Amino acid sequence: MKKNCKIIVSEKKLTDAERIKKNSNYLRGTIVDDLKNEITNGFSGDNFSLIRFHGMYQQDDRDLRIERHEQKLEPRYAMMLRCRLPGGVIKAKKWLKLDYFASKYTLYGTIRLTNRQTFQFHGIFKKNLKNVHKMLHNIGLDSLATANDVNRNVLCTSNPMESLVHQEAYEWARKISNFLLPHTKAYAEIWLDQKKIVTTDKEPILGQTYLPRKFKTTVVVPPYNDVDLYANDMNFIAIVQNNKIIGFNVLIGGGLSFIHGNKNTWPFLAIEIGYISIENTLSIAEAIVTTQRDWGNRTDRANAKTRYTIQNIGLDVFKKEIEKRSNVNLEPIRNYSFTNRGDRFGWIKDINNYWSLTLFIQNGRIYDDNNKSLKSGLSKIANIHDGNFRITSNQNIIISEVSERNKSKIEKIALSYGLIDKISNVRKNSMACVSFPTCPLAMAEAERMLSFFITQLENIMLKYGVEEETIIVRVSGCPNGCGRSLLAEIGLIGKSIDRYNLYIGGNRIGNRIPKIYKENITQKEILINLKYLIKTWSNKRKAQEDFGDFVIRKNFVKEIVNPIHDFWN
Ligand code: SRM
Ligand code: SF4
Repeated sequence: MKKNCKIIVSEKKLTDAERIKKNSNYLRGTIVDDLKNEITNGFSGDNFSLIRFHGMYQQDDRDLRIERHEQKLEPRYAMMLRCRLPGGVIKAKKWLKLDYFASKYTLYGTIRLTNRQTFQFHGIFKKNLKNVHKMLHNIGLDSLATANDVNRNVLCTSNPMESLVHQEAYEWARKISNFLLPHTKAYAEIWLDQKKIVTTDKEPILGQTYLPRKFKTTVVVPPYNDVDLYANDMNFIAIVQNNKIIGFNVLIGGGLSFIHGNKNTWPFLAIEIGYISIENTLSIAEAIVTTQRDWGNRTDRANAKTRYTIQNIGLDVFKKEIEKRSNVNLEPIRNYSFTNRGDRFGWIKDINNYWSLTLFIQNGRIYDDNNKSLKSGLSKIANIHDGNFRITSNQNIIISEVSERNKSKIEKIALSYGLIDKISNVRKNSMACVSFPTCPLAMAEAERMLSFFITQLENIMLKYGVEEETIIVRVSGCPNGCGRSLLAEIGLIGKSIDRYNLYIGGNRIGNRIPKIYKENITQKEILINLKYLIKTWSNKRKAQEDFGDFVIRKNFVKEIVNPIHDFWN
């Protein structure tokens, strides 16, 4: 334990992000002035960062950068907006409004499901921003706190109302999300034109300078770890008795990003800190968030997430502080186990005898083109469906609460619009982050390369007789790791154009970080390596042995036990 850590940290210079938050007048900045400025499509100075707290990122189309630069034009600035949707549930009728907005007001005309159970619009011009916020507000939604240094969209086991426990877990995801929201009225004033009614804002939980870094939360019902809880800062695993949640096992400090070449950064799996009974959930959440708020490193953003705070302060000290702040004793962890992370495709009947249909959406991208009309298909379904759409953390969608009467009609639409197709298990379990052309941090392709990459992998698997098997394959365009590659059996992380690090050896339930196998290689080279590995796996694996377990047993890579040490060595 490093006792002096807090003191050392506070002697260093605060990051510019801290100054921006402090001077922002509770996230207002001068955003209103920028909205009036018609000369540029972008936001200036601090506002570039402040709009993120309101759920928007300023981006430009990277495919057009050079061309526009040569023409001496401003980059084609447009915003990406990310909605807040705890647990990923939205009424089908509300979906129609999103569909309309995407078609009419966005550059790309698509809706992008994210792996945190919500959706993004890419390519909204500044002049249309108020429209999108008003549209969301009218259907009871917002984009508050979906980006920057706050508690992000809260994840919850996706389910088609499988049990009352799942419903309860979803209610907790909503409660926690609302409880940890910023209190500032800046969002309502700026985007919804609501009059300023208070003169002094207060942020009782987040504080005037909000959190040191982004913060992520999940509520999970075992045995499904579809939310990938180990990648999150704060996790509540439901403990059930007599079909009711009686409490939660709490795990903290997960996160997957690192910086190429910087050994002071590493991915880390959330660790157990104890069991709490259900009435203590919000006090514990508040204690964890405020401890991270006060002790997190505000002088170095690469060392600011909860996992680094725990490492800097020591887990025991962190735990004691949580107990002190919440006045709750953390009890020993109760038994739980996970079996699975994937979505369950097809029809399932729920507790109320309604049906749910889980549909595979490659990369979560909902679009229409010459081959498929996923967007039109979903809006056609939304037109006749009275229930919900549920977005999964695997970027897929569940049409839930379908009546017996509508079941065959919905299936017919899904089939005719390409929403139901014959899809291999490896494809169903694949995922990529957005990357090019909208992500400013992208180093290599991810979403745009995944489909063809998987086709080639399918061919390899077919050749070696394992085409029915599952391997979890994930791609991220840079080491921020948004595609959760560092929880995959095969994970690619972009280094530069068509160059990736290849990681292997994660497991099915998502509690093992894969290890680097080859560094900085092309897609072609990756496939050559995978061909050899899959051939060997097919020939030499034990019965039912998963790819990730096999490559570790056969010493292709060493198992990562302590990521702080093993990830780099
Ligand atoms: Fe992410 C930044 C997209 C899930 C770690 N992420 C970004 C930005 C906003 C780029 C930026 O800062 O300008 C990307 C926008 C691309 C675009 O054009 O849309 C972006 N992240 C995504 C999404 C859309 C990927 C997807 O294909 O689904 C996911 C949105 C989730 C949501 O709805 O909130 C997304 N990002 C993740 C995850 C996975 C997760 O949360 O389960 C991670 C790894 C887990 C973690 O947090 O450790 C992740 N994103 C990052 C990071 C690294 C953070 C860090 O701890 O260092 C960044 C960069 C940053 O924050 O500085 C980042
Ligand atoms: Fe962008 Fe990197 Fe995240 Fe992919 S992993 S969306 S390239 S920040």
